[in-house]
Amino acid sequence: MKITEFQRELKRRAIDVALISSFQNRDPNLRYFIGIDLEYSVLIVPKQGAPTLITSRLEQERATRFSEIARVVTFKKPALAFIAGLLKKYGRNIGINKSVMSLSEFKSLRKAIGKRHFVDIATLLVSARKHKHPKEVATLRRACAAADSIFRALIKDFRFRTERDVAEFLRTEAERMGHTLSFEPIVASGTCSSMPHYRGREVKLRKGFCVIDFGVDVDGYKSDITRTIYLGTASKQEKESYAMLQKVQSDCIALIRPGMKAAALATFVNEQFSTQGQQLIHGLGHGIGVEIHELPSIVAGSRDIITDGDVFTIEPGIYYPGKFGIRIEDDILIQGDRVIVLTKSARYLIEVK
Ligand SMILES: [Mn+2]
Repeated sequence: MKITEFQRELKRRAIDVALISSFQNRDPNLRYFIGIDLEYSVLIVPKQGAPTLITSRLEQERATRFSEIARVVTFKKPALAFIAGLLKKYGRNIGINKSVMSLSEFKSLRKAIGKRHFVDIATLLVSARKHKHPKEVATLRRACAAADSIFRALIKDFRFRTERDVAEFLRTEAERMGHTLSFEPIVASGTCSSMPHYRGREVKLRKGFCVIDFGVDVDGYKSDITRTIYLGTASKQEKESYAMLQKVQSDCIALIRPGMKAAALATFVNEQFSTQGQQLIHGLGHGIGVEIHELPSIVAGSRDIITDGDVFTIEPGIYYPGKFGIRIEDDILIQGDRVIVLTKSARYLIEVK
């Protein structure tokens, strides 16, 4: 169980108790540990014994019935003094997530709790989430399947006027399925496809490559896929560029082995690109889960090792500023010795006439 593993890590680091707080800022780790989305709530995880979920009266029934935490209590005011009171019982070393907790919350907590030692558990939390448990894998599979089905619907009858129309279609389809998008989708047509983080605008779709980068959030778990289609008829040279990128992406996926360094994949792609006078201008990939960027980090210089239970993207792209860009992104699962591509949308160049 996720909590038990986390408690083992707390013990190893001599942290008496951890506070996972969505009291002010929303911490994705709360979602991770309790299994549902709750605002204005905190989870107290002692290094041993049962965790306590503190929530508002408004959310108490939902938290009791649907969260994975057995002990649910409601806030007594003032809330931070109440949290401090519970934390105090466990000891002096208190783990908090400094990447998420606001400075004002931290100051109020410190004032309420008096002299204690605060340890940053941001890295510990991110590392704990790298390995996906079977239930998480099942949800990520659904998130990837949902993205595939939306992409299929998108290209089946591609009659959109503007970039924003495409983005709207993605969003509407996700909502129709009872989900949301993982992030603001990227729809970049024509010369704008050369900007990796371009956002679709209220402008007419231009002829040429069109990069479509989106993902679906299913029960808090996020897929991430990119396909580049062509509006019009691609020239021979454009087709060659696409074929080159597609080959690099599939060769890279074929190289993946559990136990290898994530950085080796980035090195491979960079080597392939350099023979084409290209270079990788963004990360090659990243883990996905309750956040859109998790471990492993697949970049040159990453110290992460690809291991069982990892779910991550491989997304090489080539960009010719002012001309065009092409990116292909898939989500990969490591299960034991197996490397499974979770996103299955067509990878050949789709031309929309
Ligand atoms: Mn991505």
